Amino acid sequence: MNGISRRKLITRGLAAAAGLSGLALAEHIADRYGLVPPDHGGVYGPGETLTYAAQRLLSGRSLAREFDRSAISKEPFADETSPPTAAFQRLQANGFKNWRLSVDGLVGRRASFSLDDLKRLPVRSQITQVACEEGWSYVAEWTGTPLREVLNVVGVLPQARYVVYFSMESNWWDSVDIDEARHPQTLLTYAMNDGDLPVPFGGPLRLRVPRQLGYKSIKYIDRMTVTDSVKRFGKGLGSASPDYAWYAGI
Ligand SMILES: Nc1nc2c(c(=O)[nH]1)N[C@H]1C(S)=C(S)[C@@H](COP(=O)(O)O)O[C@H]1N2
Ligand SMILES: [Mo]
Repeated sequence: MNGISRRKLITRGLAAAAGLSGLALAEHIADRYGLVPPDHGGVYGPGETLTYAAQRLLSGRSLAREFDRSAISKEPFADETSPPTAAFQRLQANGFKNWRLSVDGLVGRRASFSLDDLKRLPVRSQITQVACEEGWSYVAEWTGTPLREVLNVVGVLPQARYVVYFSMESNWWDSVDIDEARHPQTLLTYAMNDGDLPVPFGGPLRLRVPRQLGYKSIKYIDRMTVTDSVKRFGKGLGSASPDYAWYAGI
């Protein structure tokens, strides 16, 4: 089914269900099509739910703005992060040669990738903005491999709904739905502005999710899990911090 007929089917189904049988059934359908974000109870609950459902139905394939080279910030701002751990410093001293990204969960075959493995996958560069929820932003060029290329290598099982990604910095992890994970601009980045990705900006590997606020772009990624539910991770809200909305579309 193409995108448009699927969208029609879902919106008509939602409208019919709300009319005929009330909100409970509409909510059931929305949930079935993955339109309820994990940190909210129901489709007619707090604002983010409707924002998320509307975004997913109307602009699931929309692109984050990409900028000209002239827009690249002269002094990109690296938000403060915890000092790297001793384990991190050992990996860094060795040029991250022993570093691996592991991928498991609802996949055909779990796998781990070195930086060279990732660099052998298709490369994409894009000039996008990191926008912090506090209001500041900067523009940089990011280079890496689309997350979907890694997902293609491991083979995602049909029941997969989210990709959860974990930082080497404790207490930092987040998740995106499978559409965002497969979006062409969602990149596992290892380079920034013509050089290796600097450690303050998340090197050796950072997931860039340019259609959402900066806090979804987690630094020092070394593990990802494909799952059908985020309930068993942390507080079950899909991300480490209960203070930030899980869906942060911009
Ligand atoms: N591991 C880790 N990732 C992180 C953060 C962090 O503190 N630790 N901060 C997040 C927030 S809130 C923002 S706005 C961006 C900031 O990106 P920058 O340091 O490149 O400006 O990184 C995000 N990723
Ligand atoms: Mo932020």
